[in-house]
Amino acid sequence: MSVPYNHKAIEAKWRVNWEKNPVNPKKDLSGVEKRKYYCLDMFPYPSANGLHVGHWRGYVISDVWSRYKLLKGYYVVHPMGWDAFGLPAENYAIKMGVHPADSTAKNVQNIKKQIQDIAAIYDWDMEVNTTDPEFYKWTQWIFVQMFKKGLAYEKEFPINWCPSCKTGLANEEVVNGKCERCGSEVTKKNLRQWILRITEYAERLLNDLDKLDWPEKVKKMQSDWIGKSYGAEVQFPVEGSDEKITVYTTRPDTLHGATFMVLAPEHAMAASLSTDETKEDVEKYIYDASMKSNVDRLQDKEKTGVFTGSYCINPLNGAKVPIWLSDYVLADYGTGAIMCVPAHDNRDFEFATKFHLPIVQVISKDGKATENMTEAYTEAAGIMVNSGEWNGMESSVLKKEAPHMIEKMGIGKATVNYKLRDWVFSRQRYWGEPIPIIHCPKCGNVPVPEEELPLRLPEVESYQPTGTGESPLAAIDEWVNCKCPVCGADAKRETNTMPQWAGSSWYFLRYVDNKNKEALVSKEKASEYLPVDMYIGGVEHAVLHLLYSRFYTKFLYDIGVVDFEEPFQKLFNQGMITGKNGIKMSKSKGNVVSPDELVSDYGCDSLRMYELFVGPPELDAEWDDRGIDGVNRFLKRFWKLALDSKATDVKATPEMMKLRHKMVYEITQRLESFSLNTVISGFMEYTNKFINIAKNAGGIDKETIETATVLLSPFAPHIAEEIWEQYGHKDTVFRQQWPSFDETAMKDDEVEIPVQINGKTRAVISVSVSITKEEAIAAGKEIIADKLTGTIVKEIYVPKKIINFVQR
Ligand code: ANZ
Ligand code: ZN
Repeated sequence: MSVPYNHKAIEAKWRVNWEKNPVNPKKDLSGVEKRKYYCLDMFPYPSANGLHVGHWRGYVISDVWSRYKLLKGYYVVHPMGWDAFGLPAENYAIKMGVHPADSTAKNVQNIKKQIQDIAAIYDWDMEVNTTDPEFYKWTQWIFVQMFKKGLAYEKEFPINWCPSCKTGLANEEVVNGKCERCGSEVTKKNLRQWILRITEYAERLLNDLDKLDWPEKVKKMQSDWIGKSYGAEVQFPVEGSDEKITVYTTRPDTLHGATFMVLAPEHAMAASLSTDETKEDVEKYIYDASMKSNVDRLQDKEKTGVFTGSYCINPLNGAKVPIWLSDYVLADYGTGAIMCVPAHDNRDFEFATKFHLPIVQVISKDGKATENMTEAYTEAAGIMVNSGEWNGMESSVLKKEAPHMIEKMGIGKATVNYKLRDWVFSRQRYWGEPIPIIHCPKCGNVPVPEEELPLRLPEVESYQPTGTGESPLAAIDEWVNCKCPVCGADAKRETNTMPQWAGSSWYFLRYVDNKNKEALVSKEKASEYLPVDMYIGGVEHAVLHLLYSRFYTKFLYDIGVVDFEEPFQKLFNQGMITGKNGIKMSKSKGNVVSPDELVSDYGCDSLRMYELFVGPPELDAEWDDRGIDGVNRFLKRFWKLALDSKATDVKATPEMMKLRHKMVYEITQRLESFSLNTVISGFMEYTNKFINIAKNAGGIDKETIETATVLLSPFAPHIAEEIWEQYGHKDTVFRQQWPSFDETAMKDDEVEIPVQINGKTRAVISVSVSITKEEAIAAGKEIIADKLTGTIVKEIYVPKKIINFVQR
């Protein structure tokens, strides 16, 4: 009898051993440099709550993948670090009354300890922390380069404002009109802002999605967010004035049906279009709209609006078109003005119905106009009617040609529009990278000289947000007041800080050269280790972080820092681990499961296995503590099988060999397709089969057990390493090659058997000897399907002999 499986002793022993002899060397046994494989985790922000079993999931998946690549002969770049600036860290610090730097440092320490419990092969020499001045020096450096290239600019405009976090937010941080962080309703506030011109990269960000091996879902989210559309800008002269209003439309084919025009209340001409009679109403409407939050404005509720009193002329047919204001038109999309075609657009139809505006149909399914339209006809297919020279044309054809026709007529031009907005990059908060800009009364905005970077975040007495739209840094006179680096005049520092996304947009580049004082990353290191081959993390970053990182990488490519344009070749999004009934784990719900106790009760290997066994890795899964028992029992069974077999030293039988090849084949296939939960069930099934065979054979041969051990090692590294050693090996199991399989060796023997109906042979089929009854019956049924006319009353299968259906 073997000694029982003792996870505590085994795991403690190998933890120490691996510390001394890391399993992921850069060179192979013959001293040759291995090829690199960069497997990256989305780095955590060091929250005070520590890790729960949901965080573990992603890290286990990435470690399994890393160790698999290790066994495939790669040197695996597998770093970890801390996304430690930003609102969560700061809000916590304020709540607990401690300085964010202190609480952050403490949280990092705790979480690092918890992460080390996973026993992943992280290379801690590569560690980075976004709040380390030696790191944010380069975050600031990138900003300065962007400023020099005109990609960072200053502008005052109404931005998204979270009244609870007391800061401005990027569009991407507003989810359904609410602050992504705290859930408060977002309002508008006029503020001076720093903006990054990400729109300059819209086309490249869209096109290069094709190059990426990413989930289609994520690519679609990004392309929808970039939101490219083709259409036309059409100019409508204002009646009785020299001015023109330009509208953006994706449906210039419907121009004859434009019966009124609507401007966003913020449109530059909105107020000036009012007349003596309408002035008061117009001004009130503009004021009310400015006080409304985005949610109010965008929600699908009854339309509001006001007539300006002015008209413009439809440039195609000379019709007089009343100009209205309404907040369903957004100020910052297209031109902020639209031509309204109520017959073919739902929102316009609703507006026209409410305010009794004319509805003119210009597209009809059959070429005949409808008597009374009760709803908009929104399809872009049909025959043009009421459209002068365009009558009779196919609308889908016209839709494509109209922009160019309009251009020829000199009343507008073909245009492309993007939904993507420039990125609001300043935050009125303390805990972030200071924006390295000096405002000089003579020279304007001057970047902090590069040799003065990092521009350190000063100590403050109160780091609470002021709510005035200024960051707490504005209160520190010694810091704010400075000299202009160009002309020496008295100048003031920028007091806004960068958003949390600043550091995370490029941190993966720094890992591979994290101590470099001269450059963000050296050319040699960059070409040796970058880009990232596999990126693993949650799907919540589909737009924000993943879009920003792509933008940063393209910019750094353009200025020659890196020689690739896309940072992450492959992406895997793991699903969330939830509490019972799919409820998100949170402290307030009291359903958070900490890994710490499970590790101590069952061991790291069991928890790793259960994190994967809990469900398909790309889907959300409900956590159930009891499930870990199952994988723990499996490890015990495998342990016993391995050690008992070692004592017996049996020779491999054909059955054992065949099963071994099949096991390698199936585990590899499932692993390659990221079906990690079925890898674990596969281990369980094969182990059971081997245990059954061992009952008669006395044990399982050495090669089979060793093969299974190598296969198991990425999943349960400690137990695998221990068994490997018990089998007499001096070197680590992670120096082995991932096992290969022989397809011919795993084929089952086949037999030909008759398929009968009521005892009469109707066909003969070839089936595997190990086929189950269900499989045999199904195969038999299929081959004689056309001959089965009655009801089957009985199905008989005699293994290796006969399939018979009794029918009535
Ligand atoms: C006339 C028209 C007729 C339109 C029709 C649609 C259907 P996407 O695809 O999103 O680009 N639009 C333009 N600018 C707008 C703004 N600032 N706020 C709200 N709506 C705006 O859609 C472009 C269409 O949305 C444009 O085409 C315009 O309405 C509207 F049968 O113009 B359309
Ligand atoms: Zn100056």
